[in-house]
Amino acid sequence: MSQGYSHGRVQEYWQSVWEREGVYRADDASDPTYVLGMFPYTSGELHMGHVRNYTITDAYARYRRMQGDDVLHPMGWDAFGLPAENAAYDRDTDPRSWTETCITQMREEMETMGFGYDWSREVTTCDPDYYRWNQWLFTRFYEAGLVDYEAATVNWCPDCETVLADAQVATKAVDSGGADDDADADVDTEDAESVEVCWRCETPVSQRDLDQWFFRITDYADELHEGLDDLGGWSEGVREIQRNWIGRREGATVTFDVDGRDATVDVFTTRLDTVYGGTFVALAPGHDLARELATEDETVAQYVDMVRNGPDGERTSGLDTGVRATHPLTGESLPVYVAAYVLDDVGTGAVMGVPAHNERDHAFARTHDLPVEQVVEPVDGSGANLPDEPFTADGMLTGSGEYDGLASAAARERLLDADGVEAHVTYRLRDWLISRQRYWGTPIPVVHCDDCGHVLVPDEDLPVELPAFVQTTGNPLDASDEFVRTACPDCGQPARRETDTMDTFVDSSWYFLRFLSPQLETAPFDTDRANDLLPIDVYVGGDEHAVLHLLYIRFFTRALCDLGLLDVREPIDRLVNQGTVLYDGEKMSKSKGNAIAPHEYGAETTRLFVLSAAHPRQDFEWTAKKVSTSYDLQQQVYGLVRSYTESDEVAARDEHAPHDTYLERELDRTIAAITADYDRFRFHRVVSEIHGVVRLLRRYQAYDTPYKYPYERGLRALTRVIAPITPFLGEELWSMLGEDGLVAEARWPEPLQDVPDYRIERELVRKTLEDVRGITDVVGIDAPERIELVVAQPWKYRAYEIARDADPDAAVVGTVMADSEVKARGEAAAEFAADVAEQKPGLEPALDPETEQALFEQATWLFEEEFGADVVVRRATDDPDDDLARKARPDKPAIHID
Ligand code: ANZ
Ligand code: ZN
Repeated sequence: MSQGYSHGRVQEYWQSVWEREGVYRADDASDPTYVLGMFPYTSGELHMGHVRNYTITDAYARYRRMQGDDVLHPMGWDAFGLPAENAAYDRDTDPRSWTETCITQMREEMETMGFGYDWSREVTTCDPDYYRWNQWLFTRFYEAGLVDYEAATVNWCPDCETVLADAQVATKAVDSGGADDDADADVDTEDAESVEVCWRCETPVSQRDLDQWFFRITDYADELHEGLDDLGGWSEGVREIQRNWIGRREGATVTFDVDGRDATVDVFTTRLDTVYGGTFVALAPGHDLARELATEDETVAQYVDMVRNGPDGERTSGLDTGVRATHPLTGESLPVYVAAYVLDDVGTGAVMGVPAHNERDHAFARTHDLPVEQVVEPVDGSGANLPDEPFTADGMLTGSGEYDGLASAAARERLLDADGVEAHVTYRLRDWLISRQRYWGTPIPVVHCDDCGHVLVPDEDLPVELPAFVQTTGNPLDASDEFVRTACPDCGQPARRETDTMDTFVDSSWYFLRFLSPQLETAPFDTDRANDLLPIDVYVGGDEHAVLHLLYIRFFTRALCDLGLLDVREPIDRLVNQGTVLYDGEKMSKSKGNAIAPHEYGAETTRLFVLSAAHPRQDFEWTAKKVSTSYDLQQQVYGLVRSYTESDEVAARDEHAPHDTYLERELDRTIAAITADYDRFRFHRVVSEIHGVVRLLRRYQAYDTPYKYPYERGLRALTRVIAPITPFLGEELWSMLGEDGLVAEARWPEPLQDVPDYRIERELVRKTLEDVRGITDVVGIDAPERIELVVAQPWKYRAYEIARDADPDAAVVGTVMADSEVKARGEAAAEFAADVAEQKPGLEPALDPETEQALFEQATWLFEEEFGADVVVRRATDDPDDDLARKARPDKPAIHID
């Protein structure tokens, strides 16, 4: 049993060699390829999602290094966050020691997994050396006007006892119970069947009014939206999620004068063409005018209060304020409502109600007895069901004064010139709420002074360090007098320190820059180095971050550019979002109790399996049987090398035989295929190619004593192409083969000769072997004696190419027969032309006759070995007695079996 390969036996040795040789250290002067996996939250354990994520980056980083690149492949810790704080309460410890223990554990697991990181660049976000730069950047953002301190109605999670950013609120479907399935079922009840919950603990969120810190990400809404079009290295899926999240909407504002007051209401609409159909104005409960009216009128105040604090009410609930406003185009005076369906933070927080053409306005008008005035008519002959149902499609304008007869789209353009109308773009994106009322995060570097307002902590006083942790209800920072009480940096009077900490997504918005110069003491990162090195060449992570992290990181990068700290506005060139690892069809996770620990099956078996199971983007199912295939493959590779290098089992031959050329060429083809697959992250194909080389080498060696040169080359190539996936095994094999140095630093294998048509060549051999199998089956030949493979006449290749190149609409037979060389073959040519014409759409590119013939001559041994027959390869002749010649075609030799 000691013959087999055991990862555990060699792991420590190779690790110490890698470390001694500094294999994974990126040179500070070079221009490395930057390969990054999203750094993990410090939960204490690597789960299968991490393992998949980091195996992908590791295999790719190793591949690039062997291609001769300098590679930057760092790792760090997203170490702030609420779970550590909760763990501290549960285990009666403090978040820092807890986090440190977790980090030690995770680093060890990563080493066992063989991930080759440049640990000299390790970055930990809860270190004052790191978070002081969060504070420094906050200060720069503040000076640049990118920070707001505002009273806002915010999402509050009662369980986490903190506010949440919009992006951290998820929508969760709830069981509606079915009891209220009333006759109004046609009314859209989508909203009523879901609740907003905290992304972390799924507790329903409530609303609170609090003074909060925001980053003005909306200043970049347009650019973040535009930039998505150019992100060719990102999946369309993620880009679309970001597009929707940013929610750019083009439309117009229409300004209504409020009757008898010195006030106006701007409404936002995307259907300016329906403006003449406006029969009321509706305000969101949080609209300034609604708030103002509430101070004057008790019924308004009660209604506003009810909507804001009550459960989701009727979609059609609303209150006529008694105030009226003048329509800028019709001059009519319209009633102003406060309505629950108008949202505070969409558009301007006010709408013009167009009951004839909008579902919600229609439902509202029905309930409140408001007029329905049609101003758009269908043009396709279909009738509108007004006033019973709104007509919501585009059409032709009517009842719209000088705009009558215009199509909707044209009217929207023209109406922009009308008085009281202004083109307007809105976004769904809100500013990024970064305050958290929790301990384990970066203190916001601000002091509140009664005289001076809020004052930034001066740079030389950074970092503002977290005080010692205490167990308390609420925010431990509030409980620390020593922390809170300070002097105002401006006037020196007693003042109060801000006790909110930053959202941890701030930490992860720029960590990729800190890796470039992790010890720098004068700035968060080295600007010149960053400009040289960015964007990140490959960034790998799960797609649950499509809007949070991946939007923030794009925002930060742009903001840093505008601060003059960076020149590269888009941080990530190629983004790989890995799919989910499933177990019994469910996401593998600890909470579901179906998690498999990375070490359960051995580190390298796990690496090999997760890469072989599917393309990185795809989800895949963990199956023990397939895992064992990965184990077996390592043993086979090991056995193959060992039987040659360490025993007398396999001798070597010194003279060249024809079938050696096949091995040479097939190695070239395999290397070409594997290289292309690594470039495209198709590790699953790499692994099936590796299975292929193993089969080939075993077969070659069984057929005849191996010819030393190509056989050893095969073993060396195999070792190098498997090394990025199973790095410890790679080193073992490399040293068994007597090679100098480390395989981690070896050069990537290259084909000896160009093999541009490797796919066609392999397919041809494969198809022909299959055809022979088919024929022997059908004809019932058990033990064929002789197999004849006949390669077609050159003129057929010519005809074939002409047919392939021919215009798809042309008469193919005519085009082929117009060639004099083809035509000279008379009837045989006409027959062949008809044949290829019929198959035209499916004609694959073919090799030339010489290459085909050579290929079959090299592959003869495969036929001999499989069928135990003699094999003859020959060229078809124009001799009328050559029966097989008629059947032979390019890409399909004629076959005769005796
Ligand atoms: C008049 C109108 C007429 C509208 C019509 C639509 C159809 P979508 O449709 O998703 O692009 N709206 C504007 N601000 C709102 C707010 N704060 N709360 C709720 N609804 C609001 O969104 C744009 C439309 O949503 C706007 O165009 C407006 O209704 C409504 F036949 O204005 B429309
Ligand atoms: Zn002061």
